[in-house]
Formats: sequence, C-alpha cells, structure tokens
Amino acid sequence: MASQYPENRVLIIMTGGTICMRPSPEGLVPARGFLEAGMKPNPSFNDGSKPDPLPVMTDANTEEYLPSLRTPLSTYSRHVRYTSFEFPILLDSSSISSAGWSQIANTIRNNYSRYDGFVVLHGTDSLAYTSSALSFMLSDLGKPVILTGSQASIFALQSDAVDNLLGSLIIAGTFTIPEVCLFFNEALYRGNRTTKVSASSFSAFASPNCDPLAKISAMGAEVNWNLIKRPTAIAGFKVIPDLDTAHVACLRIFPGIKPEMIDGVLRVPGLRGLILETFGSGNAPSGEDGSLTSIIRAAVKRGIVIVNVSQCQTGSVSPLYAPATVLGNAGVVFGHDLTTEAALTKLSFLLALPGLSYEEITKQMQISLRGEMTETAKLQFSHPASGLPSLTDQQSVFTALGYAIAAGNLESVIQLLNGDQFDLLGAKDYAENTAVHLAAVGTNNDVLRELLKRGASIHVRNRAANTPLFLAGKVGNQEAVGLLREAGAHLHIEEVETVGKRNHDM
Ligand code: ASN
Repeated sequence: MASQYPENRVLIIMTGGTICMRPSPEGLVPARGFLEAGMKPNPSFNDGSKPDPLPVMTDANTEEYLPSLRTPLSTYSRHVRYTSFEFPILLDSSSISSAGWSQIANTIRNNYSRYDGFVVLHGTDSLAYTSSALSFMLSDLGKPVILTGSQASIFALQSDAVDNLLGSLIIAGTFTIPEVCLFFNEALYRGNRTTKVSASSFSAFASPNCDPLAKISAMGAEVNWNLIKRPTAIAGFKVIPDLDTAHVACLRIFPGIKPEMIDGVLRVPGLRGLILETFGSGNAPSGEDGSLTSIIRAAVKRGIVIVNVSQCQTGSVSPLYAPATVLGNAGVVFGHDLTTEAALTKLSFLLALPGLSYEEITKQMQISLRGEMTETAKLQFSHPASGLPSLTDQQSVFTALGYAIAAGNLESVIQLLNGDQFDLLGAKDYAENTAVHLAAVGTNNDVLRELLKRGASIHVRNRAANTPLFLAGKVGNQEAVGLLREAGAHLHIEEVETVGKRNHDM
C-alpha cells in the first residue's frame, strides 16, 4: 500500500550484540531473524503496509532482495523504509576485530548509493571502538551511519532496544548527518568521542569531551548543527579498510609500575604503536634515574609511535606539568582529549595507510581528522565558517588568551602560558596588541602582574603605535600605570609628543 508521504531508505546492518540475543544453555547468544521476530510484530516499526523487498548488495557482486518494512509516519511527515542485512556470523561484540570493521565498512560502501542512511546494530561492549574505527575508515562520508545496540534484548520485557533502534532509524532516515554516530539512551553522539561507562545502565555511553550531536525527546530530535562535521574535500565517499590493530598495544600506567613492564610491551616483536594511558594531563613516573624516560626514548628511536592519553575522562593531555613535558621531549605524542578507543583505532588506521612516514603519523595523531579531538584552537571558541580566512594555531591560542585576559581569569591565563607552545608572550592580535596591551586595559591587574613576572615586554607598541602604559593611562587604570612604571615602562617618545601636541591644541 503506497503512502502519500515521502520515505527514506535505511539499511540496517546486523552484526550481533545483546539487542538480538536469546537465551541458550551457554547464556545469551545472538539469534537470527531479527527483522521478522523483533521488528515486524511491533507497530512502532511496522505500519502494516507490506512494502516490496529492497535490494541489498550482500557482497561486492551479489544483489539480493530482502524483506522490507516501513515505519508509521514520523513527526517529520515521512516514513522510514528499511530492511536488515544480517552478517553470516553474528557476534558478541567482545569478539569483533579489524576484519569485522572492514566487513561493516564494505557493506556500507557496496550499498552506499542505494540507501539514505545506515544503522549498524552491534553489541555495546566494543561499540565505542567500532564507532571510532569506522569514523576513520569511512572517508568523505556524506550520509548518516548510526551505530546502536542495547543493554537488554529486544525480546526482553524491559529493554532499551526499541527506543535505541527506533531513534537511530528515524534519525538516519530523516537527517543528513554525514558522520559516524552512536545513538544510545536518547542521545546521538559523535562515534569517535564515545566510551562505554556502564555495563548495566540504559545510559551506557558518555561523550565526555564533546556535546551530543542531537538529543531526542517527545518533541522529536534536536540536532546541534553547529557541531556536525561535514566533508570539505571535493572527493567521493570511500572506504579505507583493514586497520592495523595487530601491531598496536595499550598500557595503563599505575603508581609503582616497573619500567621493565613497559619495556616488555615495547619490545613485543613487530610492535609499531603504543597508547599510554597516563595520569591527569599526561603525567607518568619517570622511573628511578629517568629509566622509564630512557626506555621510552629508545622505543621512539626504534620508530614506535607512542601516544599519551589521559586516564581521566575529561580534560586534555598537554605539556602542563613537567612529567608530561619530559614524555613529550622523549618523543611521545600528546593525545589531547582523545579517548583511548579513538587513539587506538586512529593509530591503527594511520599505521595501515600506505607510505605514511613516522613524522606524518605523529603529526596526524595530533590534529583532528574526523572531529575525534578538540583542537587547541577550538578550546575556547569556534572557527569562522569555512571559506572565511582561518587562524593560525598561534593566533587561535592567543585569541583564547585574549578572552581569558579580558575576563580577568588569572587561572586560565596561567594554564595557557604554562602550556605555551606558541610564544604567547610575543604574540600579537589583529591590531598588534600584545598580551600586556590587553591586560593593561583589563579588569584584573594580577593578570598584568603575572605577565610582567614572566618577562613580557612592556615596550612593544601596537599598530596604533601605543604602548601598554599609554593604554592603561587612557582608560584610567592607575594601578596598572603604577605597576607598569614599576616594571620600567615609560611612554614612547611619539606618545609624549602626541599627548603634548594634543594638550597644546586644546
Ligand atoms: N556482550 C554484549 C555485546 O557487546 C553486551 C551488549 O550488547 N549489551 O555484544
């Protein structure tokens, strides 16, 4: 039965997981026939219109027609028409590997032109890893790929399966969000920002360093379009399969860890990369006599890429404290706010790319490829829309410093200056104001004092040829005038002349 309303097509790719599980003598195991047994009887998934089967490429060369269903009319006055392709072997997601990720990616590629969106059903255990991996493997993606699963089976009486699946299906069939996303418990997250935080709660995932891309409620979906990343290259969608997970390792630092343990891992034959989960903002013990640092430096010399990520959920790995700086100096890459899942899959992805040098891999690990990390430039404010001139890293961080100074936020100023990689004390804004100029007309003279204590110049002039002292006097900030004078500041001769002339004119 045809409908007068439009419909979008969504391919559900079933890989396994609790969502499709049924009891067995060995415990819960994935069961086949999900569409027929789990979705068809439920009126939320089936408007009873008995639509024709849909074509699915079950591999690169084989097209099969599979039974399809259609949802009732959504809030967006459209139906979602869908079918489900079940992988030949359904997994508990704890058993998925790089081969499984390629299988998902290739299925999306083979069916890309046939569907408006994709929903991947997957167990929750490794869902954040798969979401991260796919985000790197699907290059120049232009359609939604939404991964979901559930904490209880769709066949259980009390389950999150229906809500998670219905939410994913409606978003994938309504909004062209060109990202790999994870939908769970009413929120759509960027897949490579997620981590599993509960083994039993329906709120099983968190995205600690990135807000949800969308939230759903009784009113429908509210998409945060400002956050959505779009492919900006003029290039078609392609799949980059086969991540090199076989040659990467992940190690969690703990108090008392023996340097030999780390050396043991770093000497695993064929190892090419290590994700080091460190304390706080990237700190690790240096070992007696710096032995741990030597071990790490030697491994870096052997060409092993070591990435520093935090054991903390929020915040960022940076050279804030000496131990992190020591690691950085030994050649360890700062992983900023990457999750372990994203760091591991990103490194596996980069290691599998043909012809990338060690330098290129370490460089790419520190920039955002798919929105997986907050770039320093984006810590405090957003970039202008693409097409407009963009800022250099120094300009971006300096702008962040400028905002902190304007707000009189001494703590942020200290934090930015401690992690300074961009010569912030020498940097200037568009009007050639230095940090001292900004502080001279700021609201907190302790900020000015801090800058002076760090050796910031008091003599540099801005584009209007003014010194900080001149500006402080102009706004009547007498305390700053005193402080600057105390530090040896004086008006530039041209300022003296101008002031003199103006006085004379008046
Ligand atoms: N063990 C299950 C899996 O990851 C857990 C789940 O899906 N809730 O496949």
